[in-house]
Amino acid sequence: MFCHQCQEAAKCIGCTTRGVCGKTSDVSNLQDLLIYLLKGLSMYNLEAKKLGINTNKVDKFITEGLFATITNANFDKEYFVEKIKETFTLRNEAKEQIIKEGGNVNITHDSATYFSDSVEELEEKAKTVGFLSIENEDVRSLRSLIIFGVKGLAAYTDHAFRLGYEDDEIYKFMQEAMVATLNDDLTVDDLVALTMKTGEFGVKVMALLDKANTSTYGHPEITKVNIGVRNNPAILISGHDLKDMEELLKQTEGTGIDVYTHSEMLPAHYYPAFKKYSHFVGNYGNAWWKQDKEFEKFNGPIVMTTNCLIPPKDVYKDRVYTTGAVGFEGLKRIPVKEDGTKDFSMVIEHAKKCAPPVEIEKGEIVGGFAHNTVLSLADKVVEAIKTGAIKRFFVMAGCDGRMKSRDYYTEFAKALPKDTVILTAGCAKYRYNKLDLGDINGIPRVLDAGQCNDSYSLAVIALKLKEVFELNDINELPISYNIAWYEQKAVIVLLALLYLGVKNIHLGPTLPAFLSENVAKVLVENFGIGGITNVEDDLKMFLEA
Ligand code: FS2
Ligand code: SF4
Repeated sequence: MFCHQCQEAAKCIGCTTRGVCGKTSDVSNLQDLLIYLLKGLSMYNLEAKKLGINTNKVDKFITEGLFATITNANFDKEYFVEKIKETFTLRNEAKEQIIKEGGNVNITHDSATYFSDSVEELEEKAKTVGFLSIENEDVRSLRSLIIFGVKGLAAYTDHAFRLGYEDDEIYKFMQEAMVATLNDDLTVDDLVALTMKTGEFGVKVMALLDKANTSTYGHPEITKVNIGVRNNPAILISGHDLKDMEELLKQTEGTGIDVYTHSEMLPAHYYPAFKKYSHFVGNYGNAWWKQDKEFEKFNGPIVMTTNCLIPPKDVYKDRVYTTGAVGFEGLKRIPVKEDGTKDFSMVIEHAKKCAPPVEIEKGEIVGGFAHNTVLSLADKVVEAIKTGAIKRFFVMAGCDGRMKSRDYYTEFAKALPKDTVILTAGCAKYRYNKLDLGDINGIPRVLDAGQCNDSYSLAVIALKLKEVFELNDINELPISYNIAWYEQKAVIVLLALLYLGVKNIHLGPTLPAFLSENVAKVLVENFGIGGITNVEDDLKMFLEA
């Protein structure tokens, strides 16, 4: 195996025997093979699109396949073998339809023609199609950047289509970009341009998901979320899928079972549509990497709707349920009903037999500062900037992770001057959202917009401020970017910010392993991208900027 897609890639190069995340070598290889074959399927699907054939089923299939390969989503070998087999079936179906419409099925690339029904053969093939098969280091680096960005795009596209929001242009771009990573005629400049285009689609998909979420569940509101527990049996729901959240809340109503959010599901509390459920109690625990300890204490069943899952410990393994793109051998899956809704009755029955959660914290955290709320406070914010009460904003969005070096973000938040405000989104917030950082004229010093995709809100807020202050360039605003990354959704968020023209983003705790020296140089020279050093020096650098 060779996997270098996340921040925890072994030795900052790549995992080669077993993932730091727990992914086994056979699963990693099969993920590579699935991606490879999805590129071949995309070639047929793009041809089908040209002929006006309805490709929605394949569009969603490709999206789900990409999503399942992101970090900490799916560790189940069987899942990937099945997806690969389904890819062959869909390829044949697409071919037949194209022939019927008189289109071109003369696609000769190996990714579009390879077939085997032997799992052993698939596993052998899988070893040959990973990133190390690309010899040129810079080409490998740029293709990695594009594929990982596309994986992030796929995750957000999936969430949006679960709520009935789709954009054919996004599906088409994802597939075109995947196919382009097989094209040896593309120059480094072409690949840099495609990377930027990936960022453009990052903005589009986050806007689409924002519309899906806010049209379905209302605009996030300022909300105090309880982090303690009640004395009832309960279900914990993790991941990012708000549709699953809704269905679980509906089905648990009146059952005597409480529901708590975990990690990236915390922002569900900010949506008006979920506030009516009196059994929707609070948020339990912290960012994903602490789940091995916190799930044990929770006592009740846990539903993983998306990443981040870490290989479960035996002591709570029988309480973890998976759905959507998530998978792990031996964990139970939530059944999907004929109408497409999910049946959580198994989880509810399980919860009834469990003890209430053990309290691990007490108190409240505040969030819900997505674009609508912040813009409704615009006068107050603008006034605070004009009077100098707020000197600078720090965008500290992104992901959390288990590396000790991430303590930097807690220390950085603590060390920030009192006239600065943190804008956050994603699970990075758990590094400082329980600190008492106070407020500035009633504006909390940590403004949580929501999940990682709600980084879109932070961009909307920045663009609005640029307009209010009549600036020509988003970089003239008193906003610094000190972003923590972990997995591929952070890659698409980063590319989206670059596309919007944001410069001097600092990325940590380490720069991506998949950036070659030359590609890193392009990012430094054109966008001022930088890493992090230590709190003191970085703070000085940001404040003097
Ligand atoms: Fe955090 Fe994990 Fe949101 Fe990332 S919960 S690192 O998936 O997408 O962020
Ligand atoms: Fe390693 Fe990250 Fe890949 Fe897991 S996802 S195998 S930790 S690089």
